[in-house]
Amino acid sequence: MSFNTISVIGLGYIGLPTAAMFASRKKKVIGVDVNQYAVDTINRGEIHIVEPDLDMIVHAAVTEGFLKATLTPEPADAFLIAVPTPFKNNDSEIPEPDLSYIKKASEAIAPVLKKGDLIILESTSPVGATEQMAEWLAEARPDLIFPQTVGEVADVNVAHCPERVLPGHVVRELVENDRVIGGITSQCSERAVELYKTFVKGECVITNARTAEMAKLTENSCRDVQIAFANELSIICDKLDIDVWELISLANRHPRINILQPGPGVGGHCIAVDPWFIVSRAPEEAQIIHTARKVNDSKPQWVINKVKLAISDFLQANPTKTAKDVTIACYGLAFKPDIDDLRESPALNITKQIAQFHSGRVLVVEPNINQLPESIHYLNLVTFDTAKNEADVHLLLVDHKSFKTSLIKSELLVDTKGIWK
Ligand code: SAJ
Repeated sequence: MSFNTISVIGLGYIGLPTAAMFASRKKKVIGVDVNQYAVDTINRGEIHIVEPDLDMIVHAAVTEGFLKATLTPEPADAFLIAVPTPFKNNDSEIPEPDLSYIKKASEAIAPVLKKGDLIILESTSPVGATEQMAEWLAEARPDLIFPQTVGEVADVNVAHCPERVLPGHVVRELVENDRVIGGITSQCSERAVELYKTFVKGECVITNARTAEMAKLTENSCRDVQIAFANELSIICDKLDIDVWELISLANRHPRINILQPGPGVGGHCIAVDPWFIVSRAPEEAQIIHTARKVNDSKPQWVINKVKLAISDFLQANPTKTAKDVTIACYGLAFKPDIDDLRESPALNITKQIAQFHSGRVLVVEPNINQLPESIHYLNLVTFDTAKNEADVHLLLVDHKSFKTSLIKSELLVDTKGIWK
């Protein structure tokens, strides 16, 4: 059975581009989101997130009538769930995954499900989440037969197909990347492959739902471990008076070595979150993965200590001044270069903490936003040149392209990305 109408639940950084891709292939797409602002923006043919080239695709899809956004799910032939899977906000040492958004999305689509529908979970999920989602759907729709109980003869199909696209390159990677497709049954997988082949040029590789869940978590945990190695090296090199950037570029000349880059910590809603989904399910066994999380999470505090040292150096050189007279400039707030996404950003976290302890001015330069986030709204968002001219201590937090072309030379510079050294 072909897919004439496709519904995407959650129109964020993954859901909206995915919806737009289907619509660009002339499929009728119904995007669903709980955020009225997102729905209104999309229905005007505009976008509420920053992602290169997405604005044109959404604009064309909406004006040609292939994409519409709504607050309430409508019947469709396939449902793709792309809602957040954060971790629970409790104080336990190992954070637990929060599946409440998946549960709400399941409850929202359940009333409009019909025989023959395909439901795909795209959200990054702990192992077992797809089976759990299928259970929630089955509880809400006892009149439909689900694959987890009857296998191939089910009324509906359920699969996990994790998104794996890199923010900033989403439009290209959605088409070119291989997809891992984990159906609850073989038929579920095959139907999911048929759906993705609408726009995916990469290979669609079939496995089961649990392996597909673990594959995504493994990719991001692997990157987290590699970044932790780079961050640990940066701290060791600082102690031993070695330039870590030079060291890494030398080591990377070895044909089998490819060390990643240190930074102010690991941010975003994926790499800093997903490894915990493995650790929480296998706490005794996930030793390296757990340690990498701790190494990366402790890097912001190390950076803050460096800023404190720079402030005392300034005060030592200027004995008539007090901390109140010291202006600190923070360059970059996003969780990585050339995007506007501040979620789980170590740069934002560090800036926030500096603003809390520092009695002098804190200037913020972030070329990708027009307004500071609520948590630091009282600071000054300034241009690069203002910060360069007015600050005493300079803290480079994100290696945005525009920062790379304007060098800052100062004795009181903390350069977490090694671009102004
Ligand atoms: N980072 C470093 N050093 C590096 C590379 C990255 O400190 O050498 C930092 C970044 O500054 C950022 C964090 O790591 O704070 C994460 O950035 P990222 O570019 O590594 O990854 P994300 O979170 O933008 O996207 C990742 C990607 N996963 C992998 O590369 C394995 C992407 O393919 C996934 O789809 C995405 O997570 C996701 O949604 O899960």
